[in-house]
Amino acid sequence: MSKTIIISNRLPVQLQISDGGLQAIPSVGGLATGMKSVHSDGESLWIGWSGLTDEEIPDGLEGEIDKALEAHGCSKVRLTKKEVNGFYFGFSNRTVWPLFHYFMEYSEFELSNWEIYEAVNQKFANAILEVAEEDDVIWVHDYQLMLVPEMVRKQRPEVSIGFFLHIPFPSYEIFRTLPWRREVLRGLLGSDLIGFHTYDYERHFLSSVRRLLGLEVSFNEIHLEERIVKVDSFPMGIDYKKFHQAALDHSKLKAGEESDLKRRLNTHKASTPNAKFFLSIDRLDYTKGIAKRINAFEYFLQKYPEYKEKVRLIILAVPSRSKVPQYQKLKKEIDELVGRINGELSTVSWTPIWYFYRSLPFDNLIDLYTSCDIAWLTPIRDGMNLVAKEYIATRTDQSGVLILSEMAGSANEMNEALLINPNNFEQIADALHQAINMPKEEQVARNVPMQKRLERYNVEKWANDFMDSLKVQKKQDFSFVARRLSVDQTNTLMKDYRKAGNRILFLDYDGTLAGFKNDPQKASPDSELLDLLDELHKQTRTDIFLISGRDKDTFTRWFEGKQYSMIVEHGVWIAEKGEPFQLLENVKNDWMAKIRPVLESFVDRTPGSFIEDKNYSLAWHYRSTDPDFGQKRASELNTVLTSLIANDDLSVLNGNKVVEIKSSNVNKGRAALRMISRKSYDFIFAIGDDWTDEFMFQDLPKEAITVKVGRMKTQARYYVDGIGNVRELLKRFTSI
Ligand code: GDG
Repeated sequence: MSKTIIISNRLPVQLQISDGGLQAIPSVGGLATGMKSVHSDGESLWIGWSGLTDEEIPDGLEGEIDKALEAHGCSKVRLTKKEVNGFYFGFSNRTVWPLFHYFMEYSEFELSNWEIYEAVNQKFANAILEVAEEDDVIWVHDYQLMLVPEMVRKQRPEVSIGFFLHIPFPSYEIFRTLPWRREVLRGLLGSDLIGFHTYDYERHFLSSVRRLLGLEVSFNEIHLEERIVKVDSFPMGIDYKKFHQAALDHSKLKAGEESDLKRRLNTHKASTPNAKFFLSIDRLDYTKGIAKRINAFEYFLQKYPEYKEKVRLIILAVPSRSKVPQYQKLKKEIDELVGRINGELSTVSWTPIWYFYRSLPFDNLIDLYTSCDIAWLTPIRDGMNLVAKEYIATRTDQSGVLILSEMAGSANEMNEALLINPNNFEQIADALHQAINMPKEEQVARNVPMQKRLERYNVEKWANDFMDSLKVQKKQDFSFVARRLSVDQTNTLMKDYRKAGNRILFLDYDGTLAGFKNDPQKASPDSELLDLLDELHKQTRTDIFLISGRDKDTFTRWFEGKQYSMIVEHGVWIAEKGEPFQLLENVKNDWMAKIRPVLESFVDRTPGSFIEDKNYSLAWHYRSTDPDFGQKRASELNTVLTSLIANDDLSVLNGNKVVEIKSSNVNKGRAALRMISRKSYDFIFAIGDDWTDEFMFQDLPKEAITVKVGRMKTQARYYVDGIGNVRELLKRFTSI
């Protein structure tokens, strides 16, 4: 039976060593609760760091730790103190975290930390590789493990891998500043499915992939040579029932059964019945904007002084990453701010800010959510922000107001909240004013639809959606439009090849026999390719035709002295068995004078593009342009050309990053048909990667073996992944 392997930096249980021995306490964060349904559902294993460094684990306790983790379906990755410092406190939290949250000035680029990050990611990947079996599904989590998908893929190409990023993915302009940006992208692209909280993060990621790796992206799919990677957004939900039910249970508690915290909150409420509680809950992190919120609170009291003694701000700041200097500085800043404001504004009966710097038990969290009239959550940048969702879930009488930052991922789904820009104090002060005075009916009207959505798209649904999408993606990968040329089919093909009397091979050049280069003139054949073609040519019963859109001068230069046949410019010219090129089709080129200036105007306005002048066609190349811009210009050019060539016998071909204009009666299909009509062939083979090859696939007789390079929609019968596989296949022909 296949299993699910979940992998994250931290495990869903925390280990603690105390006098009483070893204790495993369930973690409370969003990731841990979110994945619970996947983890407990059927067979699954969760791999992560236990939270204790090798140095912290006392001798002889190793076995006990493993046993304790095993009881929770977990298995640990061992990390030394040095590794935790470089990988977690270093690269993860001093480079990626600030950069991905747009705090560029906090981001440190330390080679040594990057090297430890790589090495630790390899450790996590190895831990997966040790246990992964063929049908297993692997789900990798978050920014600490971005290299793991590729590391696993390298060893286990067929395994199913999903990745989810819990933090924002920044815009290309930010991401490009990372010295190891390509390595990170390649690491992530080891996955079959990459998930983000919002569409914005998704499009930022796709933009970086196109710009930095030059990969083809169509809609939300990234085309690699051998696979397609799907990218999608899955806004993470919460365990709605758990929060809602806990709030209901709390509301039924009798006096005396309540927690100390709840009793204190009640006492204050009773003494000032009209006073409002504002609630702020976050990990103590600079991305959460806690200091800014406190300043905005002061501003609010200046703008609306009538609320002095009538409002109280309760801040719960949960200690986090206290070994990172920025966090230590922030802690100091907040301590001082709270001290100053309370010192300046407090009265005998009123302390404006109640500040807790600690983690509270779950029940206290519920007490805070249910006792506060207004949740004020205004991160400067936040991947999602689950606290906002939890607050709404606990409002069992649907009262309460949520003031939420536009910069939190959850703002996309919580439109009914009061959405504010965390940098706009004026707007914040007015939102607080509006919240204090919001009629109960309006509060209910805003909260009901949010509760419904949160209940429906809960965390279990989120996890299941991701897993389902991963499974579908994997299936599609294998049942592509054409069938992958399997080992068995290749063996049959070789038998047919051996048996055949006369054989003919049509081989496209760019993207099939040789890779693309930014400058097409640099894609000349390497010696391995030339040897391969020479070997094939030696077979007396085989006719090979290189069939390309290239111009004849380039091929004459590249294949000087070669004896195999070549058809160029899509079928205008032919050179047979070492003879010079001759016209195969009678075509005109007087139309070029009209079209060339149009293309030139596109070159002028599209940096990086250029015109290739062929004898009977003109091609506008845009491989080196900004990918989005180039694509936009290509569609524009198509529109312009359609009206311009309406009365000419011309057609426009949209190839791989090239728009080519040529005579309509010339194409590779027509040329290939002419070749096979001259002799009786009992083995016809055609292989190519782009649109122009589709003419061959379409026109050649049914029994022809047609093969597409790459996984795209095609008329070909089969596909192979990449140039390496094409050459391997041809090598097998030579051995017959
Ligand atoms: C990252 C992303 C994204 C908080 N204080 C206490 C406590 N919590 C629980 C909350 C909530 C979780 O911790 C915090 O989740 P957030 O989403 O608000 O924020 P991050 O920790 O920064 O999480 C974030 C998330 O990953 C999930 O993808 O939403 O954007 O930054 O569940 O309830 N729980 C207890 N005591 C506390 O004092 N028991």
